[in-house]
Amino acid sequence: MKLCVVGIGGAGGKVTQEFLENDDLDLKLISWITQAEYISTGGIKGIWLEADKNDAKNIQHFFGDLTEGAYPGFFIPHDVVGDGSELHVEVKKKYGYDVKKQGFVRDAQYLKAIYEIFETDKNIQQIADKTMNGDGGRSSILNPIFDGAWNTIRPYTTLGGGDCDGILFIVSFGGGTGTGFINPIINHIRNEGKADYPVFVLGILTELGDFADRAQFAKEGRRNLAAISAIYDLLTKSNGANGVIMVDNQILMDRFGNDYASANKFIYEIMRPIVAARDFPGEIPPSQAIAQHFSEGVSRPPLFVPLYAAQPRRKNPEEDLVRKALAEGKLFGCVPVKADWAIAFCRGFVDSEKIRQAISAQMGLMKENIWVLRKMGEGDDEILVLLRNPYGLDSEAYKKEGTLENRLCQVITLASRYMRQNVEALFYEGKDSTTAKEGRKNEQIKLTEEAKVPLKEFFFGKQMGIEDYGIIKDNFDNTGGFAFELREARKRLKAGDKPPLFTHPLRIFDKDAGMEEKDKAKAEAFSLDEQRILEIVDKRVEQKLADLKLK
Ligand SMILES: Nc1nc2c(ncn2[C@@H]2O[C@H](COP(=O)(O)OP(=O)(O)OP(=O)(O)O)[C@@H](O)[C@H]2O)c(=O)[nH]1
Ligand SMILES: [Mg+2]
Repeated sequence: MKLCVVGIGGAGGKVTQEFLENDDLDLKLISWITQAEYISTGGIKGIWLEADKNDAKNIQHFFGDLTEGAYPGFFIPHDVVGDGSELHVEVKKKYGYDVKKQGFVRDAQYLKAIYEIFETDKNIQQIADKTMNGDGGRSSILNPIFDGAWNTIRPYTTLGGGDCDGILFIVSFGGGTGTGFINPIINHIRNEGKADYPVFVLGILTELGDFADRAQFAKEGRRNLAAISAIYDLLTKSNGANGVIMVDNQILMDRFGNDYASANKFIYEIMRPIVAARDFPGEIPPSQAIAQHFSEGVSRPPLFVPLYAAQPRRKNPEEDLVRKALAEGKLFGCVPVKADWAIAFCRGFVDSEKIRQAISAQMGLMKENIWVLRKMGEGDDEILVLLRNPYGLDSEAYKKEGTLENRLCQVITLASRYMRQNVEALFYEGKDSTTAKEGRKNEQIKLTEEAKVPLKEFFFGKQMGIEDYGIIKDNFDNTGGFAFELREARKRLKAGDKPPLFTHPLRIFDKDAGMEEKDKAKAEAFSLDEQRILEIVDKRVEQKLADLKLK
């Protein structure tokens, strides 16, 4: 398993940096002078996708500009669309979305909408095609922002001649860039026909309280809405990620006294048993095998809770190691025995069977549902257990602190309250619609009806009138849409229902919606390739000739 780590947004980039530190030479200068190859632990390759150009260019100095050939590099996806280009202007005119403003908006729907516009609006696709292919490059770019991002990742993967056989996306669930980008980019990879390429997500759920408000310029309710929106889309996409590993920032903040830097180092540490080099002889699973095991028997991407422990090497470490992981290693609240499957990544000198035995005895899981993988290690013995979907089957669980049900109910409650109290802000209107860090592009987003109506239907269902925000407030989760689905999910959590938590994938822009029949035919014709068009023309000519002969 050799992963390409793709960090998205602020936290994603910081954590990715930990994975990509040069293992070989401590000094950047020496590396540069000797032109040493850049080597990260486990031969990991990686990239940072970011929306805030100023942060990327001027604030941090680890990643260089990928477009200038730097490695490790950052990439600003919306840079591929020229400022004031026809595409930029047309999307804004028709929908009100500024495709170059992404990431400053701090919600997950902004980029979801833009992705779906490119996916569904044939006219915008034609413009994208024209503007992006002016140089006679690729024959069809329908989704330039996501195409651009994928093109920078692809060369590191086995799909593009690189040697990474899987991708690990790292995002925080709480901002706008990570939460907005994660689902579209995975959709994009899958839509390109890469159905089996292993894709994993490590998501850091935003902490409670107001500590992050300052760093993030977004309040708790808004952060939780962004978080649950991204999680919702990840978990409802049947052919999406192979697994979503969730870490609770609240646990990390409690542990590290609100210090993000220590938390980020720790996140990398816990992942080392997965990504480090030196597999045990005979235990070298490709990412594909892990991906298959991850999602075996479930129809939607599963959620994984990590438990981690490390201890100095000792004789017969297995039982203690597992005990420690269970007692103090949970990185998201849960009741382990509820998991339907577990995979343990170990590092050091441990015995697989004894680990299995210990997990089974201590966590209460059946031995046949536990898979153990080992790596050689120096120093401590380590274990990372990933528990699959550890929730459900207990209608009291949501009341107890430290359960997954309880934590997700909290997130949903905060998100729902935010939606009810800030309906205008969901449409980028009203008092909470802008954030302090708007910088240069401070102009308001003003959605057109073309964008506002589908967005309203996405949030509140088709019956809801848009004219009066007051009506929505009174009735906001009764009439379908995302608000309603969240309410239903919370009901299921409270009832102790088995996974899946979310059931209906939701779109903002329906495919083909609002198109006249004749436009549909036109769009269809446009999307046919040249060969097919020639065939049709030939056929028509033949038919004409045949008709003439008959006369
Ligand atoms: N563990 C950890 N969490 C962070 C860090 N920075 C921010 N967070 C958390 O992640 C949430 C989202 O922040 P960012 O990752 O900066 O957001 P983003 O994806 O860049 O999105 P924007 O809103 O567009 O900036 C915050 O609310 C915090 O909860 C970090 O360095 N480490
Ligand atoms: Mg950011």
